[in-house]
Amino acid sequence: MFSDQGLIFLGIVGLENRDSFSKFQDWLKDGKHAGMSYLEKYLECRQDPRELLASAKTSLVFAFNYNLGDRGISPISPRVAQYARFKDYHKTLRRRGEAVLANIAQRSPNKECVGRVMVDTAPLLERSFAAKTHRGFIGKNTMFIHPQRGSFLLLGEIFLSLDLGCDEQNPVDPVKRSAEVGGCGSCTRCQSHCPTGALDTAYQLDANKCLSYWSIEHRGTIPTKFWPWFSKYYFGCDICQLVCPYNRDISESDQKEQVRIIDHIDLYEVAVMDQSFYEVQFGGTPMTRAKIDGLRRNALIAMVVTNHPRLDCALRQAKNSKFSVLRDTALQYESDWPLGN
Ligand code: B12
Ligand code: SF4
Ligand code: SF4
Repeated sequence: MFSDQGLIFLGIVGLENRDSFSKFQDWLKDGKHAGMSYLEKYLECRQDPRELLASAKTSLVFAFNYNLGDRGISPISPRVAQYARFKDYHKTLRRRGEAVLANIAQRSPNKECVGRVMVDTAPLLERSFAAKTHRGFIGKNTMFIHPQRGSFLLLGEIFLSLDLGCDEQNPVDPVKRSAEVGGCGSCTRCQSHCPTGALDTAYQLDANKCLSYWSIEHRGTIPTKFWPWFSKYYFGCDICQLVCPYNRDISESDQKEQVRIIDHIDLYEVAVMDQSFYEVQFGGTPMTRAKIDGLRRNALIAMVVTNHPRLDCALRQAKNSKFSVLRDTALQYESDWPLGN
């Protein structure tokens, strides 16, 4: 059922979530969610996922392999994170999950099964659900890692009103490391390669320092101390995954027809784009999360740090833009760049 939809079935889990929820609360209390205040909402659902479907008894957990085979952490010119080169997974994977759910409902006794599919579309601690299947583990980079398939996996869940019991799997010991079940052991590669120290505390990400946060979620200007890293990625960041030994020698996604070809687009075109360019090139991709002004801001910063030949022209347009974030980013360039001046 799952493989027909190009999905990987991870397992069946119960809905209890207490331990993870208390980790999540501590993370919020420490302010590690930066400006993502939406994470403070619907806490009751994150605590008791039955709030998302009152009749739910179990959850199926699935994954989608989006590995495009990027190598190394120093791309020649700024790129976008691999997941963002696919069509927006919130919609595409949810539709696939719904096809699986329809199939299950059809086969259920008296066709009475009720369900709900979630792919980053509900207030749910999705990595906890994946870890509960014990088909993988949560690494020091906070990613859910499947020991044989790596971490370039998007996650989804199907809540069901059927009680299917739970898969019996041995839990992974995060302190030990084994090729079969995983675990980080004494490895610290993601922590030492994260350029900004966002993973200084193992198993916890500080979004205030994470490039993925700044380039995707943050509205407004980006502090210049983070700008140098826009020479590698101008949307999202894959560094802490690319250095992980579990992502060596993993198979590439077999769904490359879902990939939007955006690599040829020059940074200048992104930095000065109008609404119709934005819709044609980026519509239907996860990059719309940053909105047009966020993407233009990111591309402008990437032009600055790579000394793009058309930088002066892009800065002139930013100064006259209707978007305040572009005007302010141009001002940051004039007053704070290069760093240390
Ligand atoms: C907010 C968010 C972000 C934020 C914060 C990320 C973070 N690490 O918290 C930012 C913008 C930085 C971000 C970045 C990315 N994200 Co994001 N993000 C989310 C989102 C919406 C919520 C995550 C959250 O609640 N974080 C708060 C922390 C405290 O929770 P947590 O990371 O889930 O950790 C919990 C578990 O790890 C658990 N736990 C810890 N140890 C153990 C051990 C056991 C045994 C158990 C059971 C549980 C457990 O406790 C923690 C607290 O509950 C989820 C979708 C979702 N609804 O879950 C996607 C999600 C985590 N993101 C995803 C992706 C792909 C990314 C990026 C790779 C995108 C990119 N290339 O730029 C990066 C990766 C950066 C990184 N190293 O995490 C995927 C991750 C898939 C995977 N294989 O893990 C998710 C699950 C979306 C999806 N449906 O696939 N993201
Ligand atoms: S996504 Fe990039 S900045 Fe964020 S923790 Fe990973 S390596 Fe660090
Ligand atoms: S790089 Fe090493 S420490 Fe980080 S998640 Fe992978 S195995 Fe764990």
